Formats: sequence, C-alpha cells, structure tokens
Amino acid sequence: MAYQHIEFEITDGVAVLTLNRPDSLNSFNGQMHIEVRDALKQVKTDAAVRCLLITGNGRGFCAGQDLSDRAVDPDAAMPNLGESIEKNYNPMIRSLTSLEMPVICAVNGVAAGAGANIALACDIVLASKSASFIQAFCKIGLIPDSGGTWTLPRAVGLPRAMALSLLGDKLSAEQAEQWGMIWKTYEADELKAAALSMAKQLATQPTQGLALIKRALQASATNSFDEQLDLERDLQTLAGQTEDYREGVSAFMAKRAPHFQGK
Ligand code: T3D
Repeated sequence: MAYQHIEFEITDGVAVLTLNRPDSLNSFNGQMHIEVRDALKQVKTDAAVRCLLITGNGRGFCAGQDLSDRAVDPDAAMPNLGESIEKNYNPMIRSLTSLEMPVICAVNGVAAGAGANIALACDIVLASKSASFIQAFCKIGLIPDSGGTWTLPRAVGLPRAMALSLLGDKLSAEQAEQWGMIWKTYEADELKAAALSMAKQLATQPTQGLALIKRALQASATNSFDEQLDLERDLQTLAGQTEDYREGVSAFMAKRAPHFQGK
C-alpha cells in the first residue's frame, strides 16, 4: 500500500512508523487509520522486525482524532463515536499492546487526546523536553479513550489521572518524566537519534523473552500475586525453551558477547 499520511520503513530489525499529517498535528483521519493498520499488520507478520518505533513529523506527535472529520452542524446526524472506537482506535491499541516485541514511542511534540493515550499504550515512552501530554477529551465533552482510563491511573496514580482527565491541563514531558509516566526526556534535536539507537539495540535482544516480559507485566495489573507466580512459571517455561536462552547462557559461560536471533 502506498502511504499518504504515514511514513513506514524497516531497517536493521526496526520498523519505524512516523505519523505524517503535520499541518493538523498528526491527528487521525480515516485514511491514516487504514495506513497505520496496514503498517502494524506488516510489523506483526514480518519475522525480520524485532522492535517498533512510533513517532511523528512536525511540531506535534499526535492531536488525536481529526475534529474536522466530525459533524458539528446542528442539522447533521451526530457521529457514532463508539463505532469509530470499535473500528479504529481499539484495534490499534490492542495491536500495539499485543505485539510480541518492544514498542517504543518517541513523543516529538504535543500528544493530545487519543495521541496521548497511544503513547501510553507503548512499552517505552521517550519524549522531547518540549513535548507535552494533554487529556484533551474533557474540553470537548468526551472521555479519555484509547485505553487512557486504564493506562493513566496505573502510570501516575488515581489522583493525578483524575485531575489530568477532568481539567485537561497540559502536562510537560519533563513533569511526566518526574512522575514516572514516561521513561526519559531528551533535547528536541536528540530525541529521534536516541530513540532509534534504543530500538536498534532492542532489536538485537532475545525478542521472544522480551515479549514474554511484556505479557507478564501486563497481566500483573489484574492478576492476584498467586496467579502471577503461576504465570511466571508458565512463561519462564516458554522462555527457557527458546534458542536465545541457550545462546545467552552459552555466551555467558564462554565469556563472549551473545548473538540473539529472536528465536
Ligand atoms: O471521534 C472519534 O472517533 C472518537 C475518538 C476520539 C479520540 C480523540 O482523540 S478526541 C480528542 C481530539 N483532540 C483534541 O481535542 C485536541 C485538539 N487540539 C488541541 O487542543 C490543540 O491543537 C493542541 C493543544 C493539541 C495544540 O495546540 P496549539 O496551540 O499548539 O496548536 P493549534 O494551533 O491548536 O493547532 C495547529 C493546527 O493543527 C491548527 O490548524 P491551523 O489553524 O494551523 O490550520 C489546528 O486546527 C490543527 N489541529 C490540532 N488538533 C487538531 C487539529 N485539526 C483537527 N483535529 C485536531 N484534533
């Protein structure tokens, strides 16, 4: 598929998906959803891809839904937002969280509405010091979606999640870093290189093991301690059967660098 609103390339085991509607701060229209869906399918099915990096072009990361696609004319029928979420946003978020590889988000500028929560659905969130996060939904009468009502309280605690969601205030990336909502901030001109370097490094690691770590940590949100112990046993069984585990131990014993193949 030829892309109009995203850029997508795969190099050295890393897929880089760049949102590319900078004039509207990379907000999502229907075509962009189709393109992101297509790219995520490639990431999932191409065995050569071992890490995904998502970022945006221009001064914003993503301003959520393109509001110019939403009817506000009093004579027009109201859009069914539930349908939009069911068809577009939820499958995208589920694709990201279930990808069996690390997903890095490099937030290059403002991340508002669904844009903020797409970032929070990624495994490691890096941001430019000039970036910000806005749960903008309340300003237009909506509720946080794209998983935000689940990820945000877990990332920052209920009191902060509640205030961010009810007030719609801008949270600076540096404050988000201090709160532990994201991993790290960088100077604006260093962000993309740092994110790519991290992605390339992760793409050389035991991909299946990393995917199992991701699965275990995600499950911890709803499991009891006992259930989590059982899950660790089961996932460690799987991890212990990978070629990369064998290689990791062999390399350690031989005092050489490991060469992981993601198998
Ligand atoms: O509808 C469904 O399917 C349900 C799902 C909903 C998910 C959602 O994401 S709902 C939330 C939608 N997003 C927002 O409410 C955020 C709207 N944007 C803003 O509040 C502000 O743009 C920002 C705080 C993000 C940034 O402000 P600022 O002052 O830095 O930039 P700006 O001037 O407002 O925006 C720059 C341009 O981008 C501007 O266009 P122009 O005037 O230069 O031609 C602006 O209209 C455009 N833009 C920004 N966000 C959107 C947008 N155009 C369409 N849709 C947007 N979401």
